[in-house]
Amino acid sequence: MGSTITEKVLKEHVGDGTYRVGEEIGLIIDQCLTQDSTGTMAWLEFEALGLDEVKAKLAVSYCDHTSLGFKGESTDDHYFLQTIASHFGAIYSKPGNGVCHQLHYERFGVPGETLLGADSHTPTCGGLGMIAIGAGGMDVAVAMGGGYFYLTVPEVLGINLTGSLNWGSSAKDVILTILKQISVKGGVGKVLEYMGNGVKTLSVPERATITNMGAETGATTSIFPSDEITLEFLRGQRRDSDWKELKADDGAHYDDILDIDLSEITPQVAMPGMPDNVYPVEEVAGTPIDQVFIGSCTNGGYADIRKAALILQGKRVDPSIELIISPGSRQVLQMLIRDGSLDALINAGARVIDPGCNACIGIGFVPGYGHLSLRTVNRNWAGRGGSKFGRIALCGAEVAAASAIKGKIVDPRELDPVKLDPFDYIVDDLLMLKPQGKQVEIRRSPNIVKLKQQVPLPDKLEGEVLIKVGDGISTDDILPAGPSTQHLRSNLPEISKFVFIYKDETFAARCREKNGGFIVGGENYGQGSSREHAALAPFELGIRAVFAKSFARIHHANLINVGIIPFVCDTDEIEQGDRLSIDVTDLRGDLEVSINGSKSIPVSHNLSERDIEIVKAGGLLAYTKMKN
Ligand code: MIC
Ligand code: SF4
Repeated sequence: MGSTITEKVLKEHVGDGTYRVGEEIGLIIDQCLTQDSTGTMAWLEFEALGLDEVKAKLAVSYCDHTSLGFKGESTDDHYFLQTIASHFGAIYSKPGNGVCHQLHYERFGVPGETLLGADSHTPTCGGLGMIAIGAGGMDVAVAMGGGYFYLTVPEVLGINLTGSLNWGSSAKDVILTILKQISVKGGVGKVLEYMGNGVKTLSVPERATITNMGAETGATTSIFPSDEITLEFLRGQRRDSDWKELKADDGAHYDDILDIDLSEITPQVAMPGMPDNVYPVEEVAGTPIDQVFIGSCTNGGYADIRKAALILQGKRVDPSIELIISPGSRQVLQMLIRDGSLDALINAGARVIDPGCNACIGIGFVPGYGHLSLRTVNRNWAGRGGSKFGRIALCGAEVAAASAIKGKIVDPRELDPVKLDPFDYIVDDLLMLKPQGKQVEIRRSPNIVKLKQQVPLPDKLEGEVLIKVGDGISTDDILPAGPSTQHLRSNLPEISKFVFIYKDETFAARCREKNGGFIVGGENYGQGSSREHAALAPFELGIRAVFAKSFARIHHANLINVGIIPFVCDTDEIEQGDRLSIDVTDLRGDLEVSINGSKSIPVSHNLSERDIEIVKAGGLLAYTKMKN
C-alpha cells in the first residue's frame, strides 16, 4: 500500500516509538519558532533546562504580537528575546519584520522537514510541504534543546481538490467552506492532507492561507504536496536549493476523503462566535459594519493586499467606517510600495500599519461597543479583538475590500474582476539577525519573572470547583489576549489576575482566597491558541486539575506540561462550589472523584505512560531535567 505525504514525513522523523495511528511517537524536530507573546516564557523554560545552546537545526525567535511596543514591558520583552536568542544560537526577527508564520514560510520553511512552533498557526508552513505543528512553549523549549516532540500519530483526512477558483472566491473561502463542513472539532486527531488536480491551481501563499486556518478545525496540522508551484515560490525567495518534491504514492491510504470542487467555492463569511459559523456572502450581504481589517498570518500576503488595492483603486472607503491594512511581512510591505498599492490604499482612505499581528490580537483598532469588525483573520470568538463588547466576522481579502467601499458586507462578485500582474518577490533580510553567541549578555527587566521550580504531584487532590463553564471554551476565554495582558506574558503572578476575567471577574481572587481548587468545563475545552499561559496562569492560582468532557490537543498537552491533570468525566454531575477529592497515587488504575463527600463518579484521562510520569514529576521541565 502506498503512503501519504504525512506518513512519509512523519516516518522519516520518528525518533522514539513506532509509527502506528493512535500511538505516541517522539518526533525529531528540525526547526523551531517562537514569537514574542509565547516566546518570553518558552525562552525562560529553555534556560531552566540548563542547556548550553540550541540543538535544533534552526530556531527563530520572532517579534510580531507586540511589535508596536505598546507598553514599556513589551519593549523589554523584545530586548530579552533578542539577547537570549543571540546568546543561545537562534535567529532573531526584529519588530517590524512581520508575523512569524508569514516570515517563516517566506524565508525558512523547507519541504519535508518538521517545524514546531509556539503558536497554534504554525501549520501555515504546511503550505510548503512541511509537517508544521503548534505547541506550548515548554514543548518548543524541549525541542529547541534537541528533545523529541511527543504526539499521537494522527489519522490522515485527504482533501481532494478539483477545478479552480472563480473571481471573487479565494483560498480563505476554501478553508471557511471546509470549516463549515467539518466544524471546529472536525480535524481533531487528524492531519488534513491536500491532494488532487486542484492543488496545482493554488499558489504557495494560497495554500498557506488554507493550512493556517486548518488550525481552527482542531487538526494536528495540514499539509500540501511540494511541487513545481512550490519550487517556483522558493525560487522567488532565492531559496530554490531548499526545494524537494513531495507527493503521496498512488494508492496511498487516507482514513477518510473530503471532495472539494474549487470551481463551486463561493465567497463566505464566518459571523461572530466561532470560525465555523459560516454563511455564503449573499446570505449576510447588507449587514452594516464598523471596521474592516485586512492582514494577519491568514491573509497578510502580497497577493491578498494587492487584490484589495486593485479593488479600492480610484474608490473611497465608506466614510462611516475605517479600513486598516496590516501587511504580513516587511517583504509584502516593500512590494506594496514598489507597485503603487500603498498609494492606492491610502488615497482610498485606508490606514496602513507596521507588519505584525497588531489588531488581530487586540493591540490597537479594538472594536467599540457592539461594533462589527470584518476581518481577514482566523478567529472570531467573543473578546478576540481586545474587547468583550466587540464582534468579529471573518472573510477573504476580496469580501473585505468590497465591503470597505460600501460600509456593509458586500458580495465581491458584484464588482469588476481584478487581476494580478506577474511579480518578483523582494528579498531583504535586514531585520533578521544572526546569533552572536555567548558573549551576548541577556537583558532582563523586572517584568521578566523567573519560573518557579516544578514540584512532584501530591497523592491526593482536594478543593472546591471554582468555576464551571460550558462547551467550546477557548484559550481566549481562559486568558484573554489583548491590551490588558500582552505585556505580562513573562510575569505569571500579574497575568494570572486575568484568568477567566471576561467570564467571571472574581475568579482569580476566589482562587487566592480558597487556596486553589478545580475548573470544570464541557466539550473541546481549551480550543484555539497555543498560549500555555492558559495553563500556567491557572496553575499559579492553585488549580491542580480540570474536569471536562473533552480537551483540545494543544491545551491538553499544556495542562500536562505545567502539572495540571486534565480529567475526562460527565461534568453534568459536578456544579460550581462542589468540594471534590480525588486520589491520584495510581493514575493507571480506575479513578473516581468524590463530590461533597456524598457521591462519587468515575473519571478517566487520556494521559500516555509518559504523560503520567510528567504530571507525577510536577511538569515537563522537572521531568526533562530528571531524565537528562
Ligand atoms: C493567537 O492567534 O491566538 C495567538 C495570539 O497567536 C496565539 C499565541 C499566543 O497566545 O501568544 C496562538 O495562536 O497560539
Ligand atoms: Fe498573530 Fe493573529 Fe496570526 Fe495569532 S492569528 S499569529 S495573533 S496574526
